[in-house]
Parts: sequence; structure tokens; C-alpha cells
Amino acid sequence: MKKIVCLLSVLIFTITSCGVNTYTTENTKPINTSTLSSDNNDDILTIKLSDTHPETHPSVQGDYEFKRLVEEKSEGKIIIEVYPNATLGPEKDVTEMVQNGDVEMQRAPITLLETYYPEYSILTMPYLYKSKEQMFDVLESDLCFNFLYPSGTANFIGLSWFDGGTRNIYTTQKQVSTLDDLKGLKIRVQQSQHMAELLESLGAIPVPVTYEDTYTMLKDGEIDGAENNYNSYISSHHNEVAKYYLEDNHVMLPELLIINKDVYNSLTPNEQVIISESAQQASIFQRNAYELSENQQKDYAISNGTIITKLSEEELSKFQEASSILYKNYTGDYLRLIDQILAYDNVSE
Ligand code: GTR
Repeated sequence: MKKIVCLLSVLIFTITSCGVNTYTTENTKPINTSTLSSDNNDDILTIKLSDTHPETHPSVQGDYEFKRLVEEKSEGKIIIEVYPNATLGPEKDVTEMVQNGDVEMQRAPITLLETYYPEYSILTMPYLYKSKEQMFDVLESDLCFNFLYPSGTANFIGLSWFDGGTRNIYTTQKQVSTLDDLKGLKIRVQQSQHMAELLESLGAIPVPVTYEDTYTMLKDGEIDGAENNYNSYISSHHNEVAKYYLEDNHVMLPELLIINKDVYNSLTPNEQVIISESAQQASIFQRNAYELSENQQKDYAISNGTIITKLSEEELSKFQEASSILYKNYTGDYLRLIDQILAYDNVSE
């Protein structure tokens, strides 16, 4: 059983004239200004933003929108350098770089942030949200406030929530249409204990490897399949080597635009507003682009030979029941939070 630790962190929020929440901690660490490069002109800040996806992916388009907004609002005083395609390294390594301040920002799936704040796994429980709208409503409500400002060993803050799609299982050799079919199949998962447990609960053998290595492993037959949303299934070319796509919808996975905490704290209040406000606006842009692209990528998959299977109602119940074992990991305050998320209904208001 997971230990219950206090979700509350000590925070002071300043409501600025623009109405954007900016953040400072009471025990602010010494500012590591060396993480911010200043080009030759001392007045210009350069911030690196890493993403594992290629330029065509809607999340990278969201990163570029963030860049555009920050540079416009700061009148060129803050430059955002976007590094797509894992050019700064595999996603999990970059998460660590952001944690250490070697890279300032990343678009990160919260499953990879669990190492620093295990509570993120609450937000990636199987079949947790009723819809995308409900998911973003709840993420942006007070209930999920602490996930933007994680305590513990996390040395980053979340600026805004990006859409990380709904994940489905796909396989190379065998068409899976029932829970039984999944039994014993080696399925690649992100390097996340929680995702491994999820796939294990469904009877698969989880294989945690980097996103960047997955294509080759699928191609070489070292694994039987993987799991992801349509956007990533296509942009990673996994569709070329894993034709059977099962719409089991096992998890909706929110992603965060994160920034190293010391870097954020080293910014002036005005710069913090520019960064926070731009991140929030870019997330709306990303969500719209994501949704549009998800439908297009599904059509693309079908016309390029992907065989899509939908779960029958009966099988869906089996998937839900089998994976519900993960909910038993939580008690006390955590369980209460999960129940509140499950019951959260603000969509129609
Ligand atoms: C994608 C996500 C990536 C990466 C990948 C994976 O959907 O956007 O950041 O985490 O999944 O499965 O590793």
C-alpha cells in the first residue's frame, strides 16, 4: 500500500495586475542564474524548451505557440528555443535535466514526473475521467492545484496542462479484441511504475523502455506491442510495424508544460506573468490542435492499413474491472481525491 504523504505544499500566491497567478516558495532556493543563458546582451533571456515529438506533432505546435506568445509579450527580451524530436536527449533524461536546471523547460507526460512526485499517478488512473472536457475542468479546478506546484523532491512547477490523448494498445502480430488475448503479450510502457502496473493488471507483460527506442523494438520483434494515442502512434511511425490497434481507452494522460523552479523564481514578477499567461494560452491552442489532429491521424491510420478493433461492452467491463485493482493502492486523502475526481461534474455549468 502506498504511503500517504501530505499533499499540501507551502505556497504564497500573488495575484498580479493581469490576474495571473505567479508563484514563489517560502524557502526559495538560491537562484541558479547560470541556467539562463544571456546571449551577448544581458537583457535577453534564453530558455530552452524540450519536446520528444517531431515538428508536425500538435504538442510541438503548442510549444511554438508558447514561444511566439512569450517573445511577443516580452518584446523579444525572452527568447524561447524549442528543441523538438528529442534533440536534447530521451524524454526521461530531459525530465531529469529540468529537475537539475540543465534544461529550463519541457513538455512532459506526468507519468515521467512520478519519480519526483508520486502523486501524479492519481491523475493517470485507468478509466478515471468521463471526457476530455471533464478532465481539463477537474485539472484546472482547486482539486488539482497541488499538481501544478508539486512538493517533495520536485524542483519544477507546472505552467499549464497539455492534452496527452487517450491511450490504446496496439500489437504487431496478433489482433487483440479481448482481455484474454492480451495475456502474456510483451507491451512497451513508458518508464513509469504506474503504467507498468496498469498493463500488468490487464494481463500483459509490461516492458518499460524509452519512447525513442520503441519503434526498433517493435520492428525487431523484441516486444509484441505498445500503447499510445493516435497522434503519437502515427508521428512515431509505430503504425508501420504494429497494425492492430485496440481502442480500449485504458487511460487519458494529461501532460504538463514544466519549468525548473529556480529558473522561474529568478524571473521578475512581470516575466513570470508573461511566462504563465503564455503557457495558459498555448495550452488552449495545443488542445484544439491536438483534437483536430487526433481525428486526422485516425483516418490516416485506417487508410494506411491499421486494423482498428473496438471493445465490446462486455470486454470493456472486463478491462475496467481488471485495472480497477490499481485503485486499491490508495487510501485516506488520496482515495478521497480520486473519488472527488470521479464525481467531478462541472462541464455543463
Ligand atoms: C506520447 C507522449 C510522449 C511520450 C510517449 C511515450 O503520447 O506525448 O511525451 O511520453 O507518449 O509513450 O513515451
